[in-house]
Parts: sequence; structure tokens; C-alpha cells
Amino acid sequence: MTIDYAQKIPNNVDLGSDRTLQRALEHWQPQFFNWWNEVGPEGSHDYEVYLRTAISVDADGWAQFGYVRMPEYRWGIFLNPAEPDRRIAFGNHKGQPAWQEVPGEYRSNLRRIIVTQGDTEPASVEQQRYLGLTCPSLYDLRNLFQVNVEEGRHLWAMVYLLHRYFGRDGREEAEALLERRSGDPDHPRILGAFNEKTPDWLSFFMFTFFTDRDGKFQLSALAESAFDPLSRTTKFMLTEEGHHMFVGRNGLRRIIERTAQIMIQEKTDDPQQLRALGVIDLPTIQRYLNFHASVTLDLFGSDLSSNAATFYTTGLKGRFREGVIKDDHELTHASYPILEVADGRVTTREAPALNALNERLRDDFIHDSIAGVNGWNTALEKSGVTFRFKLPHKAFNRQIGPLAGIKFSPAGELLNDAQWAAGVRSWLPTSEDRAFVQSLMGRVVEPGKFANWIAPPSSGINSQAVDFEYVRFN
Ligand code: BYC
Repeated sequence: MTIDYAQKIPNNVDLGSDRTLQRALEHWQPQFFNWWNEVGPEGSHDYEVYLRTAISVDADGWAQFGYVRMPEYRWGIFLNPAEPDRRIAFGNHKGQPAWQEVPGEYRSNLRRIIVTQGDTEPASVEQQRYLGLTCPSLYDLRNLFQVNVEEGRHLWAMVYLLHRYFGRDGREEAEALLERRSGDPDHPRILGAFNEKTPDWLSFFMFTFFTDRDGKFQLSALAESAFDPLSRTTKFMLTEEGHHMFVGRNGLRRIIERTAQIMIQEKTDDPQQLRALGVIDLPTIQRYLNFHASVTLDLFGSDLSSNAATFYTTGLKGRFREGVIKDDHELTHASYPILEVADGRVTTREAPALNALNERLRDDFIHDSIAGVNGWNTALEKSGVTFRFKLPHKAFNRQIGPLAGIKFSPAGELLNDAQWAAGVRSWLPTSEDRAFVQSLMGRVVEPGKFANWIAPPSSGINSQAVDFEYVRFN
């Protein structure tokens, strides 16, 4: 179905036929613009950016490229087409028709999941607010803005569900989504990682590599939901999420490629020498990786969670690729291994699979992340550099779940306080690391030019040249 751009809010949900809902959203829309102006990308108001906009959800329409003045981006509401006779794939309601309305008894849990998902979207825009001022190229600036406008659209996606299906409570939650602020001690965002700073582009690429990947796994689990509108909206969000992870994966690959190039050219792996040459030494990149991986691992929640069990048995949230898993999709008698500390060491023990669903999704995420990290190692190998990146152990630097506060090295060894204190500077970014990375952040906006610390991409966006004018400043 094509989206009707003649309407104030582009949509493929036939908004025009529901005057009450349309009015509620038209009331929320100016508040969204105020929020965007207040905490969205700094200084971007007059820029014309070569952006992808969805004009329909089918293959031809979801990625239309053209220049858009940033505040005029058309944030819309798009759901994937309904699957005829869709059935619930898991939990107590397995085999029953998917729900088109919210069952009363699941209202508050469903609302809570949608609010938590919705809260991450504006949070990430707030976290990335100042990055445009220090972009390493026009190409990267454009990618940042693409990510930002799409996170804004994902907020719209959740706000639509709140307004359409949750009445007054939903409208209040939609307003609160614009009131919380990333990192604000009085009104923080809901989940930990979304209150961290994203102060430089190395952090941004790590965030889009790891934290947007949490998005991929959580959205995939929600795409299985028995509540069909949530399933359809998250399926469409997932198509957009792919580009966000691409930005992270390729951004990091380009940084690593540039450092490796200088290492070979200058025949050195000395961090100080490399820093003096204006590139980011690989151990510093590993420390950033350790930080972002561990903070993101926390986003999956506690290893054992009765919430997760309830969400699954009641059909609200499934597993990653539920449809291809070969089991009974009820898990009442199944078990799953979780980590625990016993007799001074980490071991695994079998726990009820239903309660361990957060852990299972975390493991799916780890598997996917390792594949990405291996890609950089292959590139290092090809360039003749012996350094290898490694994902830290699942127990490293955790703040959520039973491993929180217990000290482990990135290799997974249990440590006492003195051992932790002796190692932490080589495992997590130090203030000196952060200051050094910050010192590299200039602003490069001449088409085809790139900051010294990052290699150009191998190709441009939408088959455009790498030196295409991705952003026009007016
Ligand atoms: N920080 O029973 P537990 C994305 C809370 S990213 C702070 O284990 P549960 C994106 C938890 O809320 C995807 N608090 O939790 C990426 C609970 O609090 P209450 C986002 C945390 O419910 C980049 C308590 O601890 N989507 O889209 O099983 C850019 C007990 O914990 C944290 C979703 O997350 C934390 N890290 O699981 C833009 C999907 N972890 O209720 C966007 C929706 C846990 O007792 N959310 N807590 O006060 C969920 O499915 C679940 O809420 C969670 C938590 C998996 C997050």
C-alpha cells in the first residue's frame, strides 16, 4: 500500500479513517518537533541531506533517496502488510489467531514492552546530538543523520501503537517518551546503555555496531509477538535497522583499516607513536569495544527473569527466529545453561528455559557480534597485522543480573579487587584514551575528503560516488 503523503502524517494504516486517533497524533506531532529542535542533531536545521525516506513498505518504495531539509523529513507510520490468518507461534496461546486488539489481561505488560522499546529511540538521538559538529566526512555525516531520522521514525512507530491501542494511558506514555532525557539524573531514559554518552565517532560506531544490534535482536523477538500490530511494525523497523548496523560495522572497519595501513607503513605497533601519527591504536579500539559490548550485554536484562518467562508464555515476546527453532515452543520442561559463580570460579548450570530467555537472546546476540568482530580480524590478517580483536567474556563488566558487581577479566577469569584495579586501565577506556580520541575529532565537510584517522568507504550510498555531496549546507 502506498503511503498518503498528502496527509499531515504519512502512513499506511488508514489514519484518515480514525479522526480521534489522527487528532491525538496531530497533537503529539508538534511536541515531537519541539523535542527534535531541542535535543535532535545540533545545527542541522538548514542542511539538505541525501536521505532515504520510506514511501511504501514494498521493495521499490521503502528506500527512496533524495535531498531533504532535515526538519522537513516526513516521519511516518508504516506497518508491514498483514499475513493472512497469522497464528501465534509460541506460548500458552500457540496455534490461536494473532490478536488485532490488546487482550485486557496483558495490557500493562504489553504497554511496558512498547514503552521500553520506544524509550530507546529518542534516547539514541539525544546521545548523538553533537556528533555532526565533528564529522569525519560528508558521507559519515549523512549516515549519522539517516540513523537519527530513522530512530525518530521508530519512536513514531511505538507512539502510534500507544495512541491507537492504549487509550489515555498510552497518550500519557507517549508524552513521557518526549520528557525523559538521556543521562538526566532526574528523568533518565529507562535502560542503562541509553544514559551513557556517545561523545565521539569511535563511540558512535561502537554504539551502532553493538547497541543497534541489541535493537535487531529485541525487535526480532517482538516481531514474533501475538499482538499483530506490534509484529508488523517491528518487522518494518528491522529493515531500517540493517543500515544502522552497517554504519557501525563499516565505520569500525575503516578506522581499523586506516590504523593498520599506518602500522605497516611506519613499521610500528607502538600506541604512542601511532597516536602521534594521528590514528587510533588498536588496543584503544579494543578497550572501547570491551566497554560497548558489556554495556550492551546488560540490555538483555537479568539471566533469570520471571518477566521474560511471562512475556513468552503469554505470547507477547518470542525468541529470535522462533519459527525456525525445532522444539515445542512452550518450553515448560526445557532447560538452558546460564553462568554462575561457585567455589570461586565461573561455571554453567542448567536453569528453566522459560526464565532464561533473556540469556538465550543475549547468546544469540553474542554469536552475531563475534561474526562481525571476526570480519575485522580477517581484514587485519590480510594487511599483515598480527593484532586480533576479541569480544569480552559475557561476565565482564556487568551491571545487570547475578554477575553484576563481580569482577572478571575480559578473558572471564574471576578477580579480586586488587587484580581488577591492576588491570582495568588496559581493559576499559581510560580518561586519557577518551581525551585522545576526542582530540582527533575535527570537522571534515569537503566532498570526498576524510579525517586522517579513518579510511574512505569502498563505495558510496545508493551507488553514488564516495565524493558525492551527501550534505548541502545553506
Ligand atoms: N538497564 O526481569 P529483568 C533499540 C530492569 S535497543 C536498566 O531482567 P526484563 C535501539 C528491568 O526493566 C532494543 N534497567 O528485566 C538500539 C526490570 O525493571 P522493573 C530495546 C534494566 O523485563 C539503538 C528489572 O531491571 N528494546 O531498539 O526481563 C538505538 C528486572 O530485570 C536493564 C527492548 O529492550 C538495563 N539494562 O528484561 C536505538 C525490548 N535491564 O520493571 C534503539 C523491550 C533490565 O522491575 N524490553 N532492567 O522496574 C524488554 O523486553 C525488557 O524490558 C528487557 C528487560 C529485555 C530490556
